Amino acid sequence: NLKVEDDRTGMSPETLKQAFLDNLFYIQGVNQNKASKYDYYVALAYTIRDRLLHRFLKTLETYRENNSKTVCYLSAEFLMGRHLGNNLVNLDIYHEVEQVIKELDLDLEELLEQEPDPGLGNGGLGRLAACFLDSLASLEIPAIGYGIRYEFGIFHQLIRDGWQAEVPDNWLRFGNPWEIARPNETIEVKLGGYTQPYCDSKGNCRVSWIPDRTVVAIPHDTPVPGFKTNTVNPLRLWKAEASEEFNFEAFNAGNYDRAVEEKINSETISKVLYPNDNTPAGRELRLAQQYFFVSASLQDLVKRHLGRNQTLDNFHEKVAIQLNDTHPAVAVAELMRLFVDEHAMDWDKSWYITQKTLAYTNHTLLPEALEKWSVSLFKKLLPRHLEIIFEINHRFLEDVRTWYPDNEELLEQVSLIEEGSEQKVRMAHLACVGSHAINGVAALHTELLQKETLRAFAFLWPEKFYNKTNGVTPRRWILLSNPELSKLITEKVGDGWLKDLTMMQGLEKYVDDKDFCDRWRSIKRVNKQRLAEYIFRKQGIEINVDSIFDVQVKRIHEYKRQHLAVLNIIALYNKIKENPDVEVVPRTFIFGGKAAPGYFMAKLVIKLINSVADVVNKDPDVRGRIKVVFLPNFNVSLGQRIYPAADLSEQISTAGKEASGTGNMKFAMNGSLTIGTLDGANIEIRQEAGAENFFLFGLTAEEVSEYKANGYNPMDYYEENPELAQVVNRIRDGYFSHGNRDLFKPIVDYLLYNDQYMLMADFAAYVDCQNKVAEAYKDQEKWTRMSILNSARMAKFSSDRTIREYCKEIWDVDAVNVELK
Ligand code: DL6
Repeated sequence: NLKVEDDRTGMSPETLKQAFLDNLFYIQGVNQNKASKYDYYVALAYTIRDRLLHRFLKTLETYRENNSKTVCYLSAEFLMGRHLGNNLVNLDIYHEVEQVIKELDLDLEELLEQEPDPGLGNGGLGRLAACFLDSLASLEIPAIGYGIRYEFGIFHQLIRDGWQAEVPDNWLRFGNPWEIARPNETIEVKLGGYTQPYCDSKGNCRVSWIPDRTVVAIPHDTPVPGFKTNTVNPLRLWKAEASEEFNFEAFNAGNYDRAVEEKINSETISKVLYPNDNTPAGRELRLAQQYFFVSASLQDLVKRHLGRNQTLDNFHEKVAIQLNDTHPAVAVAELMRLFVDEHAMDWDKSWYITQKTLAYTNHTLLPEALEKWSVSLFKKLLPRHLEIIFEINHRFLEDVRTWYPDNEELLEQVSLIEEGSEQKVRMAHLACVGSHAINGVAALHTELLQKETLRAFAFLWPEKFYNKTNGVTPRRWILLSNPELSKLITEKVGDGWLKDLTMMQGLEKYVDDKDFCDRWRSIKRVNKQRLAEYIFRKQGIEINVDSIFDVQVKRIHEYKRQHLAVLNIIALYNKIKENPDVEVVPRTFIFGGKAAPGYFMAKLVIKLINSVADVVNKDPDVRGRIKVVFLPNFNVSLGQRIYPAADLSEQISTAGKEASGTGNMKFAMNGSLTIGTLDGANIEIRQEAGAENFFLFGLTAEEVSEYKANGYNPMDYYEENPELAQVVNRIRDGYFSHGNRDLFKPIVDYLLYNDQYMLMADFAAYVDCQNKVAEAYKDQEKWTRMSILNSARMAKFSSDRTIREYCKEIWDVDAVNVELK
């Protein structure tokens, strides 16, 4: 039976091998004997991309033919992680390809490592967007992700002398096989200038915007395949280019600099990701970036809609736009501008459709993280949008006045404009007013949004508020990251769990099965061994694989309290110094995470961790029982190594500060136990896992507020707890800084005299809880049982569940089956 397969679509091992070798020759232009690992990676990437492409085009064709309602996820960040491994997994050809590669005397894992990790995001918010795209495609939902194709992603973090140093991330240097540039679908985005009223031929008063700059947005599409489906959705990222290559007038006048200036200015827009997590960068370029991708995306959507022989009257029935935080909130004004100015729709109808189309997700409770743009900056960059925002505000406040007469306080609370020495546009308010749905990302977060941050809006429109607890994709975060554990799970519950994580509950019946528990434990140990080898390779630090791997990886931020973990390490160290023979359950404290380059305290915390590591790791009294490691450049790929190897997941933010957290979910799915506060999604993780399988400590969000209201004084804790005083004194006295008492003074002073994040109040409870962790770890059988139960009970935290909820309650979209024939 002769079977002839197409070289670009065939899935048999023979065809895959042939295609791979063809691509090596014809795309990379090298022979096997000369090829580098990177050449092999590119050849394999193109082989897989080919297999995505016909699915991709078929998917787009199906949506067009069915005129399917589409979810548009607008996000300034998409932290996708490496594509190759994930695409192999989702196409369900990982093992075939591994075998093919092996037959050629190559190692698939090594090839996967060649891919630059595309870091187009800061942390949780960007990674959530990536998990959502995976779930959307896996659930066969027509969807498109819209964002910015940053030329430089999140910086590469180096550690020099214990300090963070930043190096630019030139991820596109060698090209990007996953993207398809579509210059014929370019969109023009205007900026600056002024507005002018005029009357149209029918005598209607209208406004025209006379911009002073045009930037061209060039779409680059990355295919995002679903898991074991034919659906491949686009991630469309916009690159900014100048509208003209060159200003010839200036050039001819002999002004070469000016001739290229415009080009450079335009291209700057998509040059670099702002490296701030949970702190807005109030820079003009940032607003330009936001408007740039929002305008290009909305114009693209309108064009596509009209291209399907539709009028704009049913736009909201065919398009559901989700605003990922306020970064794309200018969409409210831009959609109105497109409808009213460009398509001559009347205001009321435009407003109705805009509100029906848009929905807003809030991702932070930190007051300083809520975006506000000065009115003067807005006026300079987006004069027409500012007028539209003022008009929206005027009409909205009029409504509020009629609903609640004589309530000036309420008007002030909800206004889109903050008054003061400088007027500011409140982007969260703009998003709330312009959307039909507003959601938080975990139960507590949504509750606090309604009670505090967005209280006035919850009062006006309680029905607009939803909770959508975050989730993560089990494909990347279990199957790809932890293949051995995945194999064991499949053996016990069948392979359906990757599409329906509730099937993991089937593991519960094995918690008393000795053979199963032994295998569970030994998989964890192998994962720990691998991480230990990695750490040794990268940093030359030897760690004890049988110690507790106690891990905190996430952005470095005061509210996340990495320094609380450090205080506990020092407390433990002090105990050892007091009595070197004291019983200590061996532990390796592993940290990872980037600090925003301008965030002084966060950078000092990194220095503190490394300084404590230096002392503790070398001290002979410690005898290697505790080790401290800071892993540089935490990113998605490093996460994939770390989560499966962790015993203990540190989720110790001040209650009420972490909106949700998603690392907490990745750890628990991979069988780590959590030590955590009642914050964000920790609360729900604990509910699901069972209180007895979770190490809880610390003040509740309510207590945090109460303490603050009653005049919290951190010094009281210093004075009343000698253990804590000793810890703080060690830092203060320069024990970890070669006698330099100035180095960590900002941290010490902050703890003693401010302590906004209440480390001092939570210290005793945290240390106590850590002692319980150590006790529990001594009973390996019990620990394993808890670990299994954590994994088995994490179904709620699959992003498939989250996306199903958005589809049903917010987007009103249905799955569309894609047939390849
Ligand atoms: O919702 C995703 C993620 C949450 O899990 C984190 O708790 C939260 O801190 C993060 N928020 C941001 C906000 N950034 N801004 N703006 O990154 O979102």
